[in-house]
Amino acid sequence: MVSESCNKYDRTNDLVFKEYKRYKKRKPPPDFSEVIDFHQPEKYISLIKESYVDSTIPENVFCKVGLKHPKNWKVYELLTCPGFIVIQNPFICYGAQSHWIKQALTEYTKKPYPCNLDALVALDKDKTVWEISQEKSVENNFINQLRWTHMGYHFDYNIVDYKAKEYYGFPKDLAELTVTIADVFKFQNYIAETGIINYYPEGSSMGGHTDHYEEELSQPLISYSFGQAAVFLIGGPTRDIKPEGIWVRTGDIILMTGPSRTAFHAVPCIITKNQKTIPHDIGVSCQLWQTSEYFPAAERAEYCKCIDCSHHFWTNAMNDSSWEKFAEYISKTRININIRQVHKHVDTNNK
Ligand SMILES: O=C(O)CCC(=O)C(=O)O
Repeated sequence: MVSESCNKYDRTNDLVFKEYKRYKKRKPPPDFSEVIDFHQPEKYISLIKESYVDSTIPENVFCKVGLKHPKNWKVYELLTCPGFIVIQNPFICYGAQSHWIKQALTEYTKKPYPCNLDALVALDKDKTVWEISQEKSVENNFINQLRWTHMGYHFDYNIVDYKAKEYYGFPKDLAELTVTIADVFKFQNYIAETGIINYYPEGSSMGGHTDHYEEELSQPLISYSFGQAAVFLIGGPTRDIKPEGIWVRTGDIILMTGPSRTAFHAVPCIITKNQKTIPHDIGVSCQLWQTSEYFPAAERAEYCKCIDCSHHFWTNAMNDSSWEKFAEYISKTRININIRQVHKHVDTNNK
């Protein structure tokens, strides 16, 4: 993400900035009534369209990465921004999401992956940021200072580009999850080459920007939301197009494909369980994370029915005693993991 400094531009026609400011405001809180809620699709028929995806890919390919089969997904496209696709939480159960939340705070924060904390302290290269934070005193706010980590190709904010020589490897499990989703939408030969994890504590936000620095823009940007809900603004190719606000809840997956791949977007606010001014069930979904005891066993785990499925690790993610601390963190934070293919590759299958 790269956003411009506020003073450099005349903002008169900058509707991305205007909407960002509108939803970021806390006192008085914004009116959320225009924010599209995919849980109530009937209210937004002029703005969204339900798409039906199915797949001949067998069930066990999906449950292996924690997803339901696409025949059970709810998928929407935004009519105001062609190619912008939202999959409404397709994860098998909260246990599956917990697994990815833990990965985002542990494995994906380990060296060699760079993170914003590198500028503040020399991190122990054999430990995850989560481990380091647990060793520090309770008063220490260490984990809440974590804002981003990068996997794969490192995007350098100073030169505003990828550094070709700085490739840190990409986690195999996250690549498998992402390629599985790309396959459903027929984006063949997708290579997960870079991943940015954004950690949003209460009160944080991300300004309007486009993501256009990848050489390969015909492959989608695939983006996962976990934990607290957020308003996500999605506009068009220029700042003078008014963006629509959509609610993104835990488990939701966004695909930015086609023209939407380079559309302006922003995250003006994170809505946590503490905020009283939120509509309908947004807050309820936040509270789910507060404690693992909240979940009836049936919601923590759901096994798929496929033959030879042995992917029971989804239950473990919430049942082990370490989950309590993660639950506390995620009850106040949103985690976004977004994945892109950076380079064009010759399609050897078509030769
Ligand atoms: O948090 C999000 O959903 C969006 C993140 C984003 O736009 C970025 O990392 O460039």
